[in-house]
Amino acid sequence: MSTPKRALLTGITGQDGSYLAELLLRKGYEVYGIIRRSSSFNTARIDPIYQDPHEPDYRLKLMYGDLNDASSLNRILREVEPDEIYNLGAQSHVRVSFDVPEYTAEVTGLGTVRLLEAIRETAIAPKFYQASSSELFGSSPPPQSETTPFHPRSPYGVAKLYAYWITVNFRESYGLFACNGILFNHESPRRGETFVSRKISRAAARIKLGLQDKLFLGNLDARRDWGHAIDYVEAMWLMLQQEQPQDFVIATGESHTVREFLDLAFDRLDLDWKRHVEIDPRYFRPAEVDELRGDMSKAQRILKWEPRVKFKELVQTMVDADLEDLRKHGDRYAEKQRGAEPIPATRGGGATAARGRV
Ligand code: NDP
Ligand code: GDR
Repeated sequence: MSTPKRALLTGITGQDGSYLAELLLRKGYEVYGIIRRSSSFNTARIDPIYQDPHEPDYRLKLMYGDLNDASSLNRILREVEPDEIYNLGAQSHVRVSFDVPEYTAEVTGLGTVRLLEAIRETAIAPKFYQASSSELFGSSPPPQSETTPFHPRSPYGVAKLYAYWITVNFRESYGLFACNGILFNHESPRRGETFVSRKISRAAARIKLGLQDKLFLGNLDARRDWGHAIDYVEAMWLMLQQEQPQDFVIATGESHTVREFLDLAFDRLDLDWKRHVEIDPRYFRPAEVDELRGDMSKAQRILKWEPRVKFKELVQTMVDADLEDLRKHGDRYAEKQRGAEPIPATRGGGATAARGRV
């Protein structure tokens, strides 16, 4: 029997990490995930695939480490000797990056070069996937493709820009098989609860069950290209299975406003969002990305990749999952709800502050 391939994931406890780990386990990989020490459990998304180390077919292995800690990355790389590395770890919240820009640069930007340097210092030559983002495009008008100029609009986007280019640089300088997946927004029932999609789906379900009345949001006019995370992690894997390392845009090619997301989510539960949503300007961003709509024709042509889940189905799936979760498990998050997202002490302000009245 041949030895299974080994994949090392940063960000395995996040939305994408959990789906990617499931996909790789199904494909027969040994999966190694780097997790951060936390005072409370942070592994809920991978609980369903958690394996007891005493099981004979133990293929999901978790190791403590941190993208801010180069020595841990070096040690893990030497121990694991992975065939493929997926760098998904990040401070991934755009608005929060305005509150903690330096920290975001450390984890989301420099974390990538720490990992790449750790690869260079070991004799192994794993394939490397970098979780790049449509936030790189920022104010460049749609449709955005691999050749569209970058103009990031947040500390997060700027940190991802560094990570993008250092990945390209290691490919060109050292011949590393390194790819940037420039992924547009992708969501799921596992999406973090402070991203707008999940904030809406969760609130709609709570309102339906009488657990909440108001939902506070920011800019409703922003347009995003929203797909399903399950489709997108498959594209990550496909990129590392090609003959040549390349960068790819992964998107659905459609954009919708936050308002449209609200329409579909609340309609699903026969609710009228206009009775419940209030605008809190503190959720506006100092600089906004107005419209993202990806041109994924290169991925369609070379990877033979297609997004399967369309916008309406995505929204409905998320709302249904939140309703079911609340019905099954009750109001676990009662103490945290109200706005469902910590708000900055100062107003976001900027160009969008005047917009978005309900
Ligand atoms: P999440 O926010 O759900 O997950 C982020 C992951 O990074 C978590 O596992 C988190 O660990 C981990 N992490 C945070 N800080 C560190 C650190 N210092 N060291 C090691 N790990 C750390 O993100 P997603 O799953 O949604 O996204 C995955 C990646 O793809 C991210 O890099 C994101 O920026 C990028 N991306 C996401 C898109 C999307 O629409 N989802 C689109 C384009 C790019 P913990 O659980 O302990 O917090
Ligand atoms: P984004 O996702 O910034 O695109 O980054 P998010 O869901 O946070 O915002 C999308 C749009 O919704 C508007 N918005 C609000 N956003 C949040 N979070 N909370 C609100 O109350 C609210 N009201 C309106 C925002 O202004 C924005 O225009 C995500 C992250 O996953 C990144 O890591 C990833 O790189 C990009 O997607 C692609």
